[in-house]
Amino acid sequence: MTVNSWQIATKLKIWIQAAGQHLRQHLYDDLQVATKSNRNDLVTNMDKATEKLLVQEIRQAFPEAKIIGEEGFGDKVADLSGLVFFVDPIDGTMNFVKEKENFAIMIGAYLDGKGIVGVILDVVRQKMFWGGPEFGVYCNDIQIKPPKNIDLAAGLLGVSGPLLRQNKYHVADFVAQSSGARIIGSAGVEFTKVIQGIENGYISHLMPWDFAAGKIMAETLGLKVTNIDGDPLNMLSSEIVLIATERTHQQIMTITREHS
Ligand code: 2AM
Ligand code: CA
Ligand code: CA
Ligand code: CA
Repeated sequence: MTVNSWQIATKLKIWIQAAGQHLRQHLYDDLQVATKSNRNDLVTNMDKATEKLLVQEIRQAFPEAKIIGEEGFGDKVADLSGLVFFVDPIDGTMNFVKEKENFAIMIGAYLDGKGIVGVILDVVRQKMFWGGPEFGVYCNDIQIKPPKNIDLAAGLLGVSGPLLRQNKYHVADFVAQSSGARIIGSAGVEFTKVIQGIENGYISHLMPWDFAAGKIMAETLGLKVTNIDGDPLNMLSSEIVLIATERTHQQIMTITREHS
């Protein structure tokens, strides 16, 4: 299959921009909120409506593509052959419900398992992060430079609340050696912090739609994205995701090895 990454990026940006505008316009509407796996795992009518719309648009423009969507409007996908879109309609649903900021819309496009276009819209800040290996990474129209390859000790570390609270995978030890922990509550927003060099790394237990878009942009900028064992991420299962500068990644790997 031949695809035009630029064309995919252009379309994704237009659809996500419109979806983001819709979310901003309806930010203070009454929501129908339901729980999923636990009381802090939420889904709203807006998550569902946004995914439904994005999936429809992708299907219309790319009928041959497969879609993996968080809220179930996509396809049952067994392998990564061909063009695959990962859709997270609202990343940080808890923030969408409670904070009314720090949530994102994300789509990652992969061709035969290789990332070609990632888009993350930080909806309330109105910052569209987009890019891929063929054209670099941008925040709106401004190109993002690769972050400096700094040490764990020299920067902030984004972490997920549950991992830090339970000190899983020695996360508290990584944090102790860093400049401090940040818990934003949106994998997408955390990815945008790391690709801008605001945070030095981020670690969380995530699903493929949580990391698909961010991984493409992070790798394009020379950041390291693996699971907690240092292995490549499996795009069809949940993973303990570690994204960091190369040096920070190496230092975190050393800490986990010392403990095992
Ligand atoms: P979500 O809002 O799209 O579900 C903080 O909760 C971050 O972890 C968010 O990016 C959230 O994405 C993601 N996440 C992944 N699995 C989750 C789960 N089971 N419960 C809550 N958040 C989850
Ligand atoms: Ca969710
Ligand atoms: Ca998510
Ligand atoms: Ca979501």
